[in-house]
Amino acid sequence: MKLFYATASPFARKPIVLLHEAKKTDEVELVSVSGSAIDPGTLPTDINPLGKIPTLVLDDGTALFDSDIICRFLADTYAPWLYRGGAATQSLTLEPLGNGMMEAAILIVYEGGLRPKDMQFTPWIEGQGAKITRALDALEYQAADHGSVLCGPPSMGSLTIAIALSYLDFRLPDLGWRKERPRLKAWEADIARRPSLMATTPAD
Ligand SMILES: N[C@@H](CCC(=O)N[C@@H](CS)C(=O)NCC(=O)O)C(=O)O
Repeated sequence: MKLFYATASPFARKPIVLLHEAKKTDEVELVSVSGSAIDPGTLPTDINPLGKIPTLVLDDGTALFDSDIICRFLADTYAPWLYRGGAATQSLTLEPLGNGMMEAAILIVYEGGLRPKDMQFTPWIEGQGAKITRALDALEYQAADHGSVLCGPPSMGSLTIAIALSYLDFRLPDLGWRKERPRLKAWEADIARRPSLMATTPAD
């Protein structure tokens, strides 16, 4: 199998973290690509019409995307415990919340980095920022509850939240998300020590 990825992509980091958790990194060949909607560059447009990463190509040539589908597929074979508890508790809550934070952060980054300055729309950027703030506040609440899914055994949901928080540090450090969120800060400091996350820190 081949996984198209970039070290800066939080969505692509998800299946790579999963493979580390499962100790199955040897099962997938990583193919580093780069590009954007404006200039697809080496993004895999020939196998994924959306040209997005991650894209996983199976040995029979089948292309899988997006990150949720890839993670589900890999977890079924290598790491079923990462979706323990069923969809309602894990996938339908934390994983989409983390995905949504990453998506909002990426839209802010694209707006600042790809769109010409005179075409940037501040209220829209602020709206994306508000989504992130609300998600962080909801997570601070969960981090205070030791019975919450967030504080339970590591899952694809909690790993996705960790990846999203790491992406905020990487791309939006001025946000200072730890300020006034002591519980989430402590939760993140703990999960960030997992070898799967330490081996996959984002980089340009
Ligand atoms: N919903 C998708 C989002 C993937 C995504 O947005 N990937 C970005 C990189 S982080 C990308 O490929 N951007 C290139 C583009 O949009 O053309 C997933 O979960 O895989």
